[in-house]
Amino acid sequence: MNRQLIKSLFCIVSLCTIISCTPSHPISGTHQIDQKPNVLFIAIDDMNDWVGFLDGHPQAITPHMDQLAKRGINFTNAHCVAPACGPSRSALLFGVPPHQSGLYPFYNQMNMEPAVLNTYVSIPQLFKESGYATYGSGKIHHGREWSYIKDNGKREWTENNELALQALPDLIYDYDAGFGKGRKMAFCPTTSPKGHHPDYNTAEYGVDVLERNHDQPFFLALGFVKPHLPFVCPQDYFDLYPDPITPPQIKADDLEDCPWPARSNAKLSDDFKFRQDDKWQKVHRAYLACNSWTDANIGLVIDALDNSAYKDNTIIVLWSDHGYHQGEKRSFRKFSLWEESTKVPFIIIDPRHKYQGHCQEAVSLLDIYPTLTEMTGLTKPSYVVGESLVPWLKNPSLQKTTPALITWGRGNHSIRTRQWRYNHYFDNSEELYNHSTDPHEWYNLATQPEYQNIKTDLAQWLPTSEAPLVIQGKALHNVVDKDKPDLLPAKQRFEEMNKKLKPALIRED
Ligand SMILES: [Ca+2]
Ligand SMILES: [Ca+2]
Repeated sequence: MNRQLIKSLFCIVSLCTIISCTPSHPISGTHQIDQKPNVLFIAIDDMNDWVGFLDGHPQAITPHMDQLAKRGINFTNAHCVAPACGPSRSALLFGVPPHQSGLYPFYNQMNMEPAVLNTYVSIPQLFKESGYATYGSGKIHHGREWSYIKDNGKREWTENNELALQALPDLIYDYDAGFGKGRKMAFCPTTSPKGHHPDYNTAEYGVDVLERNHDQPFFLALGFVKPHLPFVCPQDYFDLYPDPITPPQIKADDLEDCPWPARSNAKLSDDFKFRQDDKWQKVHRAYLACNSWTDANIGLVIDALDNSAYKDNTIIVLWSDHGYHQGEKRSFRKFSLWEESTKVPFIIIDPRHKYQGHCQEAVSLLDIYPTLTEMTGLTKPSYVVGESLVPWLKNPSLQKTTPALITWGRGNHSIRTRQWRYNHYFDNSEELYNHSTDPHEWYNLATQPEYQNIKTDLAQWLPTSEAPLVIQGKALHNVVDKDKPDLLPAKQRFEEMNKKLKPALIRED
């Protein structure tokens, strides 16, 4: 079956779903139209550019998000603030980057000092304090302890669906079908009914909120947890992807011109595991299936919005917390300052103005906070940084002079412009990539004399000061940086795995 046919079938199946799900009760909330715009805030966990609207994988099937991208501004060069769930979401939701907050790695909010947490007003908290009803389901912040949400989370949420999600039964799938210990590294279909999947439940919750009568503006945050590991979802979405899956383009000796802090972020052991019996195929297929599953769940919510009275007065912001390596640079997952980790899906739709197009300028998810406050007329807290993207909503071709800054651990920063990526690590080692000629970031130009001026220009955007690492509440600190500067274990692991990998690499050449 060719790709176009598969896509057509998928759309027909989806359309049937739409028809059967169309609410039979009358459209409500008509009296709300003149109020401030509502916000539908869609957070996705670990989705890279393997989606139709970013063309990162030729077989990706994501019709609902592709439609959304056409309906608004598709930011095709958008980057997370940090390539990991915890620090990415802290920065985005609080509106402050790691080098100013000290929130470089992962935190458990319950264990953080109130003095630190109370410094910030999260996006949902600001909306709640500004007269919005705020609804949340799924992963918005990293860490979703109900005891925290129902207590401290009251300042953010009028209503939160977390308890219902936690009551869902465990998903059923072949726990032994994966790799390594535990259920996390599984890449196979589930046999559970759809209703047992947290993301389906989150979508249903979103539909329910959109079908209600609202007499005050609402902020509806839906956090989808797929395609995060384990890569499991209903069989239908695996069936969309026939063999073979096209592998990503990989340069066998790609890491050899990368400095050691960069190499310390590679995941050679995963690469080694997945090279046995061509398991990468299975991983890629399961990831694509999970992207399509997430797309279908988002589709349910968008259909409900389109069938509601709120369609023309609801801003939609869709983002993923970071990208994902699928074997490029011998890496799996995120946790690096390379393109695969930092580039994210990011769409903004404002039906009041019908902005449309795609923007190729480098933007940051840090820009969401000031963009949303400008779009809704709320006052942003004075500490909030980032740049409102409203000018690029109005004119996506507008040239941007500021880059996206991505930080992974104290002292490790990446500057991304439309053309360049410049990485500067805690030990002053560097990478420079020219996206005009090298979209895969294969050729590190940092040591070549003719690029010194480019490097100097880009280095001006590096932070001039760095807040100390916040210690209390720290949950996971998995990066070699100024606070954990020992590269030796990473070097040893790398050399050991490289020896094991050599036969496979030679075959690839
Ligand atoms: Ca994530
Ligand atoms: Ca390289």
